[in-house]
Amino acid sequence: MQRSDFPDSFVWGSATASYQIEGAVTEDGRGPSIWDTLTRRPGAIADATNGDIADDHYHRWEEDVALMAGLGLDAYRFSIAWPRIQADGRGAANPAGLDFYRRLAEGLLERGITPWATLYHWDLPQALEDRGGWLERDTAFRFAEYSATVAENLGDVITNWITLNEPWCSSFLGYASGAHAPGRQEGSRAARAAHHLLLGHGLAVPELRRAVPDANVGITLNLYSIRAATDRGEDIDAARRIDGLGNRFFLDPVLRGAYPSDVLADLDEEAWFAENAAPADLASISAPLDFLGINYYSRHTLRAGGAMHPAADGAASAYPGSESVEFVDTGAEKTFMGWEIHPDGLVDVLEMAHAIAPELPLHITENGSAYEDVVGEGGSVDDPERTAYLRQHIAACRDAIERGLPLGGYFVWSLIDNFEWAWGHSRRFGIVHVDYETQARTPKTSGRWLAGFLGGPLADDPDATGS
Ligand code: PNW
Repeated sequence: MQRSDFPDSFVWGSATASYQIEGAVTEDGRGPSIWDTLTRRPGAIADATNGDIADDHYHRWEEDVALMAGLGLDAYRFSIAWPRIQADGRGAANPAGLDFYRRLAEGLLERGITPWATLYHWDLPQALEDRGGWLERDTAFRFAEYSATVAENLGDVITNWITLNEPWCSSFLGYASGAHAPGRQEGSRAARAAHHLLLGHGLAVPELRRAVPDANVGITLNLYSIRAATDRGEDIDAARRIDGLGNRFFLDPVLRGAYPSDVLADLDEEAWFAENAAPADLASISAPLDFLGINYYSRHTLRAGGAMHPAADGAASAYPGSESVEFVDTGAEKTFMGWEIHPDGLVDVLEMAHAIAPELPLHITENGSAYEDVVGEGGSVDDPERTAYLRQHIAACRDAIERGLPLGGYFVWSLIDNFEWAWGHSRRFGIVHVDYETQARTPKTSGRWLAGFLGGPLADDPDATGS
């Protein structure tokens, strides 16, 4: 497999997110986000760390842009921290916050790297959570206002826009399981948060189009390849439930303009949605997009009965109404996250979206893996498992294109090791190692492999950073 197996127009990128890499959480007028709050709650983060410093990318972004040039990447997907733009989630924009992202975008463009900005990768201003967060309809309107402000100010240097990253995580990990910020356990009411997130997306799209005439606009969903453990009726129903809440509850409103009625029934939320998710909301949510971003990591195999997911003390299910569904360990190889490795599933999720919207371009906006890296001399990491994971999933991208699927790009998660949410710094996804004592960046074997695949200078010269 080589790069020339892909169309010339195929976009090769890496992805990160603001809270996971930036640090500098109190600098230049940034307000607190729900992740600043959750990381202070005892027991919330596996290793009790937080994003106060993270990769110090706020101060080291030039080095990180140089790294990307060294890897031979065409594009960089990063997220804009809402609390840097509006410290309390409303009102006038903070010029220092806008300036940071302008410098970053311009620095990328100077290196020939195209910026792809995500407007919401989970760092809600805490002030908005204090007013009810995503359970409040008003938050959708605040998000649209924030999006308009960013687009008006940065639309000359950023044309590729992703409204939301993984609204399933924001709603069901944030408001049902409580594993993610704001760490609330509201059961099925989390579905209302999902509706308000999607409404925010729908309201933001026309603002982006108005402010940026040549805008390329999409949303990113995390989709799973799903199957039943057996062909018994109850196992097939278990698979229907997880596919329903994890995949269709987001794909259907965005691409078809309707929530799946079976999922509303599983959630026992039919009455609220009948009352509050008006046809006008669904018309906004399903406004035509230029692409769909898909984050693909793994497959789920389901059966009826058994323990809830995740089965830990004090945990609540991320799949309210389907607590008895069991996630089956198939014995297949897993990453350090415990996520099954299943490259063909990447084709499954592309097909899932393509079946609904045959004309819509698709991008893999995240794919990657965590392994227990062993750090050698000078911060070197030999990670054949991560290299194999990337190679296999990139091969699946090639298969998808050969099958005629409209796949236009692949963004590896992640450029650098970073703050992995509830896992803190105990899980590393980077193709570049970060020493959190010194902040030294060292490309791993996987990074060097990708540079070789893409023809980036780092492949041959470990010190090359494209300068
Ligand atoms: C995604 N889950 O998160 C995010 O977009 C990234 O910020 C993150 O670092 C990456 O994948 C790796 O985890 C997820 O529990 C976090 O199902 C958790 C889940 C899914 C996606």
